[in-house]
Amino acid sequence: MAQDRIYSVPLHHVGDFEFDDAVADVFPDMIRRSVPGYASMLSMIAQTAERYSQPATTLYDLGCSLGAGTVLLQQNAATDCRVIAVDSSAAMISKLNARLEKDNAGGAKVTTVQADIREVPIENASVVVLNLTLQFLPPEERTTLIQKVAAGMQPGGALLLSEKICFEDAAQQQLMTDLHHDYKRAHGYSDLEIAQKRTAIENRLIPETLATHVERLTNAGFRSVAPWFQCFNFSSILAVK
Ligand code: GEK
Repeated sequence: MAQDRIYSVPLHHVGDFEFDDAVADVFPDMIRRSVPGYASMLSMIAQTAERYSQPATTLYDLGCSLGAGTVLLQQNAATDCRVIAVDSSAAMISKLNARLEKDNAGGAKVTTVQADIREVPIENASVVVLNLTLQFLPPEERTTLIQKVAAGMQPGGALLLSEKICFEDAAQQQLMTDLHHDYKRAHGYSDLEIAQKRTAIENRLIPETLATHVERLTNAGFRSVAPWFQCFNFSSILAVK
């Protein structure tokens, strides 16, 4: 696995973070060393597909990156399902296409789409995954997206939403940020890498509180909204329509 060294040397100007070729090349290493609980989030995608996919429906992976979740949806879908994997990054979609051509895991048919998730219709869905993606939309556009997802889902279907979160209490915010940075240090990132990545992502990834997410999902009509995971400033919610 190629190692993420993107922010390891001092940069004169740290630009906004982009999901380009350089990031796509090291993405599996980057996400594993940066997101505490990523492996648990992935196994929950498999469990959600197994439990909530309904025959002859569509499973969506919105913000699929290299398709770590996509293949789990594919392998655990009910009969006659299809999977639609969406990402706006050309680099991510082209690598995912190559991966699917090379070793297609079998199971449901996968269609990849290079598009903005705000532009993609959601229809006849039984499982929708937003694994660390909603956080990249401007906050004022998140409710419209969640409402679109809810409207396109079958009753009994499930949305899995994982996000970086923030905290209303300033001391808690500081503590969780520190613990997250400790986690990154323990996984080999230097203080320089942590600081430069923080600058790059600051304007791109805007976290909200867990309460904000739960309220939005509840207002969109999900009958059960269950936070099932939290590690430091990362959380995941299972919402069932
Ligand atoms: C995983 N789910 O491995 N429309 C489409 N894609 C978008 C948009 C948008 N508006 N904004 C961001 N993206 C994956 C990990 S990564 C998480 C998801 C992270 C895409 C972006 O191109 C990137 O591939 C992905 O969302 C976010 O389980 O990097 O922290």
